[in-house]
Amino acid sequence: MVFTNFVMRLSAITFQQINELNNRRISAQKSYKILVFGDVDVGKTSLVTRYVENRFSTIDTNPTNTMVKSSRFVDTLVDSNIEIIVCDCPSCDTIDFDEYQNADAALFLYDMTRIETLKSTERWNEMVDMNIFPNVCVKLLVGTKRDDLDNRKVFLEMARSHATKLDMFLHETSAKHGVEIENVFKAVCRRIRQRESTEVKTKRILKEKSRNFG
Ligand SMILES: Nc1nc2c(ncn2[C@@H]2O[C@H](COP(=O)(O)OP(=O)(O)OP(=O)(O)O)[C@@H](O)[C@H]2O)c(=O)[nH]1
Ligand SMILES: [Mg+2]
Repeated sequence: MVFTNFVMRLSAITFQQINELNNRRISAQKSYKILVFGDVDVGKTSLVTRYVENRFSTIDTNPTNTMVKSSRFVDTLVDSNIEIIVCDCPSCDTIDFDEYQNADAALFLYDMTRIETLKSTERWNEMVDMNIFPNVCVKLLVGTKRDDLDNRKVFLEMARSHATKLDMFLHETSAKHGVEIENVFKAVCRRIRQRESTEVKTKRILKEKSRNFG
C-alpha cells in the first residue's frame, strides 16, 4: 500500500513536471540550439547535466553514442522564456549531421588535464565548418575539470592563445563544482542575441537601400 502510494506520487510529480515543461515549450518565445563537441571523456555529458539538471554524478557517465538533446528554459535581460536546447554530441567520428543543422552555437570542450584534447578542438571546429549549415557563428572554447588542480596540464596562457587562434572566447569550468557553467550559457545567449540584432539591422539597411535606389 505504502509502495503503491509512493509510485502514484512519483508518477503524479512526473506528469506534473512533463505538463509544466510542455506548457513552457508552447509559450516559449524562441529556442536556441547549442551543440557540444569534444574528445571522449572531456566531460560533455557532465557539463550538460550540470546546466540542465544542476547535478553532477560520477556513476552515470556511460559513453554517449548518439546525440542526446535536453532543454532548459531561461529568461534573459531582453527575452523571457527562451528554450535552450543543448545537444550532447558523441565523440565518435561517424556522426549523422542531419540532426546538427541550423544550430545557433557550438561549444568546443577540452579537458584541462589532457593537452591533446585542446589540440583536437581545432579538428572539431573544422568538422563543424564543413558539415553544418548555415555556418555556426557563435563558438566558445570551454575548458573542463578546473577543480582537478593537481593534474592540470593546460594552463591559462596556452588555452588563451589557442582560443585566439580559433577566434573563440574562452571559459574554464568545473561541472563537478558547478563553476562557470551558467556563465558559458549566458555568454552564448548574449552573443546569439547580438547576432540576431545585427542581422535585423543589416536587413533593414538593405531594404531601405533597395527602396531608395529601386
Ligand atoms: N574532476 C572532474 N571530473 C569530471 C568533470 N566533468 C566530468 N568529469 C569526469 O570525466 C569523466 C567523463 O565525463 P563525461 O561527462 O562522461 O564525458 P563525455 O565527454 O560525455 O564522455 P563521452 O560521452 O564518452 O565522450 C567522468 O569520469 C566524469 O566524472 C569535472 O568537472 N571535474
Ligand atoms: Mg557523454
